[in-house]
Amino acid sequence: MPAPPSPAVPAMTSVVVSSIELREVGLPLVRPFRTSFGEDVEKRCVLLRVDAGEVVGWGECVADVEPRYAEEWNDGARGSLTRFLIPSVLAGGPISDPAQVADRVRWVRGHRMAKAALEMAVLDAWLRASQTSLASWVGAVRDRVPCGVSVGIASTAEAMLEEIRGYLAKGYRRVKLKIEPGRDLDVVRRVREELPDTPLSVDANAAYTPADAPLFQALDELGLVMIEQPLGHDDLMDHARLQARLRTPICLDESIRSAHDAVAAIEMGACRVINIKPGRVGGLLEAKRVHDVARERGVPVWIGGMLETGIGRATNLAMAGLPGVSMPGDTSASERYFREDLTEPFELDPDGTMAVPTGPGIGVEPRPERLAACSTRIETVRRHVP
Ligand code: NPQ
Ligand code: MG
Repeated sequence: MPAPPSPAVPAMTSVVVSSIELREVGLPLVRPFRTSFGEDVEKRCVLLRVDAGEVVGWGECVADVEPRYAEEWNDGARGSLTRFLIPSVLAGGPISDPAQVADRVRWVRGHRMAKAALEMAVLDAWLRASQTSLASWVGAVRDRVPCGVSVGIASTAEAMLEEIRGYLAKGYRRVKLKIEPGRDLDVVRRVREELPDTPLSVDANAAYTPADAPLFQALDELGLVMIEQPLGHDDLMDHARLQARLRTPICLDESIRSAHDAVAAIEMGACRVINIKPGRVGGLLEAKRVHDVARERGVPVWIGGMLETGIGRATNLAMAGLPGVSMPGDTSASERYFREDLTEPFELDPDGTMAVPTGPGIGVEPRPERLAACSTRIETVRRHVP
């Protein structure tokens, strides 16, 4: 499929990538983040820096240390990038169209998060060379976007409530509660009692089975905006059966790995909302296609979050400006996760919105000192010059 129409970009813009640096960074989280699949106290990820002569480009891989949320993991992503993905992109010569990145790595099956990071970095360099922002190139129609926040599992409902009240005071427009078996109905009921009018959702990260249908029928009484990924990470059929029994929309996250998956899920009734994460679907261009197929079918989407540093946060905000993004996403402020981000921090306005970056490319760069302080390993893959 062609790239989105981009009249702002001169037709002939082309970049030659000479080398790509991979850098693992670690940033402490302001508080542990617990989900049904585990607990993180630190964000650790791979950043890519594309050197394209006059311009550089940055990309962030959303994989984590261990393959819990999805199959990919940091060392695996570094391996697939250095061994297969980066050499394939470098060998293909100049990039005159960002869609060439996905084309050149299509032979590699899977590895979507690694591919997405590479596409993001090359696209950033190409857009900087074109003096165009990601938001305008991808087709964003808003310069500010409403934001929600994701609240990790805590030992008591009271602890979650205290955290939630802090976020509501800052302006967040929707609160997502992480749930797991044993910490679900009672907690959500308690929060709903205290906050009868707050837009609330829950995210199970695939922790339940069809046998838990009675739990979801009880949650169905609580007026939730949606129930995110209740069942298997690779399932659509069980979700379709569950959705048929619920009024609350099911939102799929893990189960949607492509625009093709999105069409299948919508057509079989497996969900009524989709969480879009560019990393999970293999890149920003595929994320745009997920947006497009959902929009054509009248299905609301929102942009998820993977505890990104400012690099990934910037791209999520650009995507959140797309016209079909009709619900607040997990695009929270930097301070929700980090005391000090890698980039200038993204800040929430008291009205619960954040600005979409407007500068060329993704619109942000790591601050050199902060980047150096957070980096734990660095390697470089160079273009082979015959
Ligand atoms: C979700 N995110 O929507 C994910 C899950 C998640 C904001 O709830 C490191 C890397 C830690 C990826 C923790 C939110 C993560 C991660 C949670 C993804 O399901
Ligand atoms: Mg989720």
